[in-house]
Amino acid sequence: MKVILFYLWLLGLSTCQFPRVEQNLPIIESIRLNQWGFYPDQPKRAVVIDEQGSSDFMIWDHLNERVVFRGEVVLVKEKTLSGKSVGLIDFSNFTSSGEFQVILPGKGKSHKFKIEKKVNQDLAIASLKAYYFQRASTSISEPYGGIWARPAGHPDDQVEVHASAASQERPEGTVVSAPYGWYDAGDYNKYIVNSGITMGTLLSLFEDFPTYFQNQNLKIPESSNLLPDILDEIKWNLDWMLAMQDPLDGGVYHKLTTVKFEGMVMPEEAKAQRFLVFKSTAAALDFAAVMAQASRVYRDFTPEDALVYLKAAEKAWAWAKRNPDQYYQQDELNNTFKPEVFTGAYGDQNLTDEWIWAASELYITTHNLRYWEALKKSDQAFKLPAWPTVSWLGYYSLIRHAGQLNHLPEEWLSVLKINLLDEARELVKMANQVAYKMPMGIKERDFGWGGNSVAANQGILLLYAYQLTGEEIFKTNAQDNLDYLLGRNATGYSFVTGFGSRTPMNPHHRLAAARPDLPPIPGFLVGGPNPGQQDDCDYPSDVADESYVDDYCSYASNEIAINWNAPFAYLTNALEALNEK
Ligand code: 9MR
Ligand code: 9MR
Repeated sequence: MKVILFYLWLLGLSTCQFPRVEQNLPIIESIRLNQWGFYPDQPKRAVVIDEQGSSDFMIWDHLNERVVFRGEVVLVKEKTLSGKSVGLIDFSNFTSSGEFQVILPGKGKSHKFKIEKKVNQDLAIASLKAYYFQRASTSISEPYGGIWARPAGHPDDQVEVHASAASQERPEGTVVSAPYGWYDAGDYNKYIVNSGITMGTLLSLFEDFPTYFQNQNLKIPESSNLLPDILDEIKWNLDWMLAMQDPLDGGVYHKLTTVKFEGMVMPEEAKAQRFLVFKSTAAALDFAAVMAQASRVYRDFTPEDALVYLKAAEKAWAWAKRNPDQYYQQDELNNTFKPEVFTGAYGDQNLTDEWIWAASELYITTHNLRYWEALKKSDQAFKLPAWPTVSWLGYYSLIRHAGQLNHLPEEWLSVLKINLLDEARELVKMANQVAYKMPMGIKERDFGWGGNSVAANQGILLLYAYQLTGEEIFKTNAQDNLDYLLGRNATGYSFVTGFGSRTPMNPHHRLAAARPDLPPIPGFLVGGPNPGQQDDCDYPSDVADESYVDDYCSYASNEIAINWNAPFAYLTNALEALNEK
């Protein structure tokens, strides 16, 4: 008997040496989770779609090859937009560091993810380094660009004033130099309106977390100077923006562009003539806001530049006052002016929010009550920032600087805070009603061109709510929005190039499409699901939240853009900064 028991015991021992069933399970796409990682103390959730009944899940330690946590999949009543049933996996109580996968016994494993402190550090750096790769008028050399090094393109020192922008002193065909700046997106043009929100978001990120940025190294050519790297990178675009102002009257050209989009070639091969097109009120106001904010941000580092920025801002504001209705209407302009222009329009026909943003930033920087007068009767309703909707870029700034603004009435300020917190609470509520546990997806309309930047901007709002109240729930929900972007969504993609196991490999990005031999440059957020499908590419699904295709062709769902990366950079860097504390 004893001998038999001994052999049974031995047998038991030896089976332990064999690979466990868990090791050989396939990766299954039905488990949707953040494919990058979580902070140890962060709530950690995954979603299983097409879940039939409740079952168990396990957390598999990828390096030590063992099960480290068990729990139960909870069926939730919320369905996906396509009507799939959903199970929720919650392993928030598992807080060990390492690399893990979720296992559904007998079914399969999820993509890998990490749990560690500073888990978003590399992501945060890459989200900003992305701007370095978008630089016009420079080569990207190997020490900074690695395998994505490339020759210089778009010197932009021979740009022609377009007929739509002609003035007496600068008639059509006048040659102007306006180098530097970032390429807008997958295309190589440079648009003031879209630069506006991008710069406002990045400057605010710096203003909100200045200490954090003292130590961040983006490994760009300017990294060894005294400016924080993020400000070096922002300056590349500021210098271009300055050149977009007509020094004679203070007006700002709407865009610097070719007349048609260039082919999918590298910058050095894209040589079509570039033009300065139309002076618009939107461009002047967005420019004024950015320059005013830049002026106070750079005051501590390069005071001479700060003065230049402020003068430029005031001149643009004055021009806008004299020209309040110069709306950019591309089709109409094309009827009058030749050559016709077919590139991005960024044609906003309602500028009340642009006035608010510019007045806010000028007021904060100058304390001049003239700007408060322009503000005090303005609409304080919450509006999530987007390129045509910028009032809250200004309002966030006013809240940030309220302590230094003696004339800002307490009641007026508290309306702003109430509106901000109401909206943040609404987002928290909505997130609970959506299968993927983030606020987008109650309605199909939540998804549209660049919808991923909506998710990121919601994250920013939630972090302001967190900073104002200290309530953890807001930070948790901001992290949920990041989880969404990194894989807990209806497509199963992490929407950030290079970060995750299933990421965009064929973004609508000329720098990627022209080099299909290379992986895409990391750190770019693609536009995301868009049922509009304006590009007529082949999509795997027509359902709103699944309407995404990883194809070079798809500019409506798979393009990258500076105004989408900015809120993503805000979210990842802010979370790192907040978790450092
Ligand atoms: O590459 C362009 C992209 O940046 C724009 O967002 C998009 C919509 O304006 O247009 C893309 O250019 C396409 C053009 O509109 C139609 N012909 C094919 C071009 C490249 O795919
Ligand atoms: O982000 C813009 C989106 O809101 C518009 O619906 C779309 C069509 O006008 O244009 C998007 O902006 C593109 C710009 O026009 C050209 N560069 C690429 C931008 C991102 O696709």
